[in-house]
Amino acid sequence: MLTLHHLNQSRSHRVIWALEELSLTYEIVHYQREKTMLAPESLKKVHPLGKSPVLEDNGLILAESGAILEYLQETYDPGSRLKPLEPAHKVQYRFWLHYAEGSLMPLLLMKLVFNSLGKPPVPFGIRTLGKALGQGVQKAYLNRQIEAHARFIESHLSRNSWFAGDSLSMADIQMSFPIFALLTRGGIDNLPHTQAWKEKVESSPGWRRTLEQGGPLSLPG
Ligand SMILES: N[C@@H](CCC(=O)N[C@@H](CS)C(=O)NCC(=O)O)C(=O)O
Repeated sequence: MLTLHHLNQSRSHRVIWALEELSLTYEIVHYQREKTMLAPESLKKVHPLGKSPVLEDNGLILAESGAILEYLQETYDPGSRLKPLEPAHKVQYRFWLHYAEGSLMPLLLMKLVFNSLGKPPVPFGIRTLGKALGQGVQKAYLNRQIEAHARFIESHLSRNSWFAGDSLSMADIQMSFPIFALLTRGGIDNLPHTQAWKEKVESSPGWRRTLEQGGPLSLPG
């Protein structure tokens, strides 16, 4: 039996999407973020890191969305519908699967943190300083990094309809969370192909079912 430990508004949407695309039977245990946006302590009883997603499958307990997607593909996708077979596409597949969490998400998480330094829970008395610090780091370092990544992705999507190969793959599913975050909080204009990819995803039946099962995904700016 497949059980997904799902935190609202999270990377766990990726796993629901993969489960839906593979037409698997699964159950979801829902967790709600606390006021701090952190996961509740109860998630640590499932996996010591206390993060979501976590997938259980007949005694196996697996964290890390990318590892979960690869596991699902290798175990439950015998026809390789969600992994391209052509060698050049396979290289792309592996690249985007790693890139999403290895390179892009850390920058977008930093953006979120540095954007928040002028707001609660930062103590009132140092919010002005916090805001100035946050803006300084963004101007001096972060914005240029994010811009370079956004242009890199835009260039790839201007030449390819999907991240790896000619149809939806786990690489697209893994890239969905950072693309949504990039378009919400990246502050980069003129990304028509990235926007078009997002709209194509949002109008797909698999993504619609994902939102029905997992709730909305509206990432903070
Ligand atoms: N690299 C991990 C990141 C897991 C992660 O940070 N998940 C977030 C949700 S998007 C979480 O559980 N946050 C709550 C917390 O840190 O307490 C993955 O891809 O699964």
